[in-house]
Amino acid sequence: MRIDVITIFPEYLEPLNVSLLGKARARGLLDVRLHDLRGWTHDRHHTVDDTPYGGGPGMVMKPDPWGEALDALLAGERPAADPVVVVPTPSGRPFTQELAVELSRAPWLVFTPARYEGIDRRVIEEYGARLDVREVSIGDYVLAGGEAPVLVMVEAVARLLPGVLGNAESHRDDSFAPGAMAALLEGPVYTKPPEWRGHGVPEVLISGHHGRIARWRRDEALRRTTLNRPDLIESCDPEAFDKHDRET
Ligand code: 6GU
Repeated sequence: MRIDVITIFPEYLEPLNVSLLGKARARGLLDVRLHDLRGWTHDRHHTVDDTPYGGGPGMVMKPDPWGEALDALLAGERPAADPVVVVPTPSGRPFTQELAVELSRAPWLVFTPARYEGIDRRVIEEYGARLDVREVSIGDYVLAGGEAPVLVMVEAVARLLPGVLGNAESHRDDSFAPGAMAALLEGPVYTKPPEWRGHGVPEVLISGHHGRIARWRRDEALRRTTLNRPDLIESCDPEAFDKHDRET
């Protein structure tokens, strides 16, 4: 997968070079390219923002540098298919596991994290008419810019790419993974030693009884979801639990 990020803070995206993502890049599964938006300005001060029409606080990112940057990516060395353009904004649609799965199937993603009060609307109009442009929010709080959301979204997408996780099964039971356990949070996990500071491991996990273990995990997932995300219980299908039990 090819990922381009256009930002005034390329150094903010450096964490993409480490850990899981760094390895995926090193192995050629992920091709991440960072671009400094100021490279597409032409004035002495490399201006990327200006005051908002209609007045009000804050600054708005000028359309010109974004237009030149996007045009340069679209005209340069690139995948055959057009990109999905992801515009991080607190006013966007929620970023969900479902959207992460959808984005993980695209061969090319372009992220346009903004600072200040956001990007001049005409940029979204212009490229939205020709490309798949998604305005996306990572949650109900306001950050100073879209760079941290890009780190979040790229990590969520990249770990779904074939070969990125060590074990292809690793994300089958993810909290929010589509399927039988959809909309349930994952339950607790344990590893060696069998006793730590007087705390033991639930007996069932050592029993070797796969059916009982699956049922226990399901019950724990339900317990945790009820406690932390009662809203998710509303949207779950009771039939799915029995199906899950039969198949595990
Ligand atoms: Cl995508 N951007 C900003 N600035 N704040 C956010 C957000 C995005 N998602 C939640 N809060």
